[in-house]
Amino acid sequence: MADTKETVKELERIASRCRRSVIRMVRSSGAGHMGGAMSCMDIVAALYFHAMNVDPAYPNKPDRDRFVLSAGHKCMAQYAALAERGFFDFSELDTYGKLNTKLPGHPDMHKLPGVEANTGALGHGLSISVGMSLGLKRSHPGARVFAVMGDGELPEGSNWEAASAASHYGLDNLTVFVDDNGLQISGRTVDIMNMEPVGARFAAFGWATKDIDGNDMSEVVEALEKLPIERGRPTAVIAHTVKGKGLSFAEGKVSCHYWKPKEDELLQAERELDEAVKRGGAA
Ligand SMILES: Cc1ncc(C[n+]2csc(CCOP(=O)(O)OP(=O)(O)O)c2C)c(N)n1
Ligand SMILES: [Mg+2]
Repeated sequence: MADTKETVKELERIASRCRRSVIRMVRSSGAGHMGGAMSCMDIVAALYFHAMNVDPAYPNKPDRDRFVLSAGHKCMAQYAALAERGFFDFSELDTYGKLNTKLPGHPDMHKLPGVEANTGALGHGLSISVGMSLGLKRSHPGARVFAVMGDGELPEGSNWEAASAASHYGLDNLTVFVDDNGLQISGRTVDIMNMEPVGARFAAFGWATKDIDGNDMSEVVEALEKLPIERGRPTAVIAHTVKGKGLSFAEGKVSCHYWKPKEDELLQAERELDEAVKRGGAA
């Protein structure tokens, strides 16, 4: 097995290639939810390439781990990772958001193998994940569920019913990453509906929690390797991230939530990520 330093480097390379694939999708469709896809990209890449038991040749194998993208608008991150992992040909990326595509603007489990749930209406992914975790505990002990949520969807009340159920049933096969980029659709999350301190809220609902820098691959890997944090409890990893991560002109800006770039911006994005891929490091 490769040592941790090598593993981290390789995952950084994969995440950079995935970020480049996100821009490929934006070029083909003309627009997309770029900011949130970029902020969670390191987590999603590490899940698909370092943590999850999934097999592109047998996407429905019953004992597989499940990935639920609760914040479905970040789907370009999942599509990029699925392509990289071999679930479909890279050429499909050029159909993103087009009529009859397998890659619509929010993920569709009936269209794309590897997608486990239809998401996009925020605040439902955690409930779905809790149901999956409970079922898997009984049918396939050992199978795990990983959910990625946005910080902007935390105010949805359904999350907190699901959070209660997860600890009540001792779902230590469930891990949630909150992609805490501090922004949602129209501004700062703390201004629109303040859910801080996020970790303490999950802890109050009986979860084991950990805060990490979600754009630092070594911290993401370390968190993944220590799961569950506590036997008998679900885990919430509060991943502090940067919206638009990897693009100098987009990082931390609310305007990159749904990005409809002009040609010169697109060219700059392609240039910056091509350089990151060529360097063979993090974006
Ligand atoms: C129930 C629901 N309400 C509103 C929306 C519209 N919407 C799409 S993305 C978004 C902001 C989400 O913010 P966050 O989860 O933090 O995602 P990110 O910052 O990563 O883009 C909103 C309000 C939605 N998709 N679903
Ligand atoms: Mg956010």
